[in-house]
Amino acid sequence: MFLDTHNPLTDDPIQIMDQDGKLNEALRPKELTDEKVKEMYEKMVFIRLADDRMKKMQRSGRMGTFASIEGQEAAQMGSVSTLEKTDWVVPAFREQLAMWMHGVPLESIMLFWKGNEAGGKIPEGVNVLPVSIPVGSQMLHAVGLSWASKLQGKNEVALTYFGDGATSEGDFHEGMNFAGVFKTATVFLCQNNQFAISVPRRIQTASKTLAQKAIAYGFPGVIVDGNDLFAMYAVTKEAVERARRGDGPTLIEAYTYRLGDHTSSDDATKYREKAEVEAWKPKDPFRRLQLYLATKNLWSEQIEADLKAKLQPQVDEVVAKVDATPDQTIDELFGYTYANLTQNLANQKAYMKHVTELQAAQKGGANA
Ligand SMILES: Cc1ncc(C[n+]2csc(CCOP(=O)(O)OP(=O)(O)O)c2C)c(N)n1
Repeated sequence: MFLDTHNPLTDDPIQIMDQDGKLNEALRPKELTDEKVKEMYEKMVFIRLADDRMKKMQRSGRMGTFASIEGQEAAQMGSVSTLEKTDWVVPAFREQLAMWMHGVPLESIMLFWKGNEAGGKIPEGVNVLPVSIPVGSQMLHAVGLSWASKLQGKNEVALTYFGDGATSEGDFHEGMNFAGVFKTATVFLCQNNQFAISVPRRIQTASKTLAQKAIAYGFPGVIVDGNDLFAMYAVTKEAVERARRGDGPTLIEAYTYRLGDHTSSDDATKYREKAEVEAWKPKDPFRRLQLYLATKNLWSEQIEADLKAKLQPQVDEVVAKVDATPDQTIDELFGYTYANLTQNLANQKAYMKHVTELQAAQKGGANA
């Protein structure tokens, strides 16, 4: 429906629920009942609480660095909720909600950002690839996964996430071209949060929109209001169904905004106006859902307070486990990279062990 009719060059982003929480009932996906929406909202709150906590952990020296999801929760919740368990989530580095929803424990996500390689180990049977720090490289893996699935006669869809900046990487174009030619079951989900660190979207590409890039590769490209849970769900569902039918890939541009800094190592006040951030705050995906749910008596300040009081201890419990996890050993540090270490990594490991032993001996000598 949306994929056939949307023109990514001229149309406004697809929207089902407006900024004030008003819903276009005619376009509402029937499975998104009020109860289901409430449940999705609660999970978004859980991840927002975890996100806030991780920022604090980083500031207090208990986490290396951290990329916040703030503002992009609906884009991820709406899209990932359309998948079957056997489908694949192929993330970049800001997809904690999508990863968690598809089965990665919050504890693993926290350990990863703490620098503990065990955090990158995905549990058996969970179809999520590890965080991809090299910008855009994960899209190739997503196309490969969905092509392999097609060759094996399975119906697994790969949903891959990336940012606006990643569309300037060669990997994006190679992945899109291959997916178009081989009609792979890939959904390319670009979270256009308007920035690639300090580079604004307007100078990222001379294209009018990011979604239009799909036209060149011969498949649909659509722009969706990324802060609208309903629209994100409806459009991704259509793209996933199309992929599963064997009709090929889709590019979805989720039009959203990165409310926070790029990572905990960034200070966005250096390159963007406060007024711009303020203008996006009312479009926050939480506020909209609250306005909508309030009309159904499913949200109020009190309900929110009770919900947070229930969820915060669950976050705290995970944090306590993460804090109590011993630092990784050198063997563990290198153990999660390759089944057989490359020569370069083997040299690094030997060197690190040698230096650590020397330091321990020196310390021992000084204490003697
Ligand atoms: C290949 C590569 N080049 C550069 C970087 C440094 N870098 C990390 S994140 C980032 C910006 C990514 O922007 P975008 O794709 O829009 O994603 P967002 O951070 O907005 O979610 C850059 C340039 C990197 N990690 N990998």
